[in-house]
Amino acid sequence: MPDHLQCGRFRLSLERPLVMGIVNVTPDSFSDGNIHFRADEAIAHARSLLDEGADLLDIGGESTRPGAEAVPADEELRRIMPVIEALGDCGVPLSVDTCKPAVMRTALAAGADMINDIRGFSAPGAVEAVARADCALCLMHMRGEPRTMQDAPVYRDVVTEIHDFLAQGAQRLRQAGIAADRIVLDPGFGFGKTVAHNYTLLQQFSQAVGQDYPGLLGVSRKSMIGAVTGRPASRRLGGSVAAALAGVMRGAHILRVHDVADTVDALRVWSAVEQGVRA
Ligand code: 8Y7
Repeated sequence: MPDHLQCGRFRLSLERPLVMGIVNVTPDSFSDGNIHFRADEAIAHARSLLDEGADLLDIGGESTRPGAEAVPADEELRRIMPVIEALGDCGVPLSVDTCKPAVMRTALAAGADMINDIRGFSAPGAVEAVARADCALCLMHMRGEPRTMQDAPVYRDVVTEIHDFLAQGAQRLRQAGIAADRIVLDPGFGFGKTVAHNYTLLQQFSQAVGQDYPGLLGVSRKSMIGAVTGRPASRRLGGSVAAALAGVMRGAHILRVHDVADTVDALRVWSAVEQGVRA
């Protein structure tokens, strides 16, 4: 396991967990409603996440909620490019959440530091779009398609199957000449998994991700939190923070969250317990 992540213009230490703030530039993201569609609102929201202590920002222009419709590449770029350009010198790496090689290329040319692909760089040309840059890559597991992925997914052994998928995906990236210190793996909570699968994956996060690459945990406000707490997306903060800490305990390196300030607080208290506080 590398001790850092090569992330475009940045080299991030993996010694402590990193908080990635979610910046949606979509009209239909399930937990932020219509709020952050307009680019200027997304930019303002990103700046508040930076004030709250985000270590990275993940900018997304395509909704991936279950049942969502696809967005054409030019529309996705119309949404995200003003945000990437405005945040270019905000001081933290900019990740772009996309599955489309054309969007990857344009975002990287504009200075994006990381590509977060929920389809695991499976689109034709996706690996080629990122191979020769020096960006970080997050390779996520998804079973099926966003439109249909929650139709009763079945796994023989969810942890082993996802571990093997991620290991093979990382191998495919390595074979394309991508250095090990650019790769992040993600079990893909909520993407073609039942609630029971999601909690098994969280409990065995380090086994699912394996020991060779850092793991990203994306559970913030997701239905797996609602399933246990009975809360709507707007009231899942406590559950989301608990799940994030459970992931950190099991080796998660990057936490992808909506609520940056509360997650940073939780990590500070966690670290005080684990490392002690100087007198
Ligand atoms: C994840 C993600 C979403 C995740 C990674 C949501 C884009 C749904 N979830 N990317 N994206 N991991 N890497 O609720 O879990 O935020 S969208």
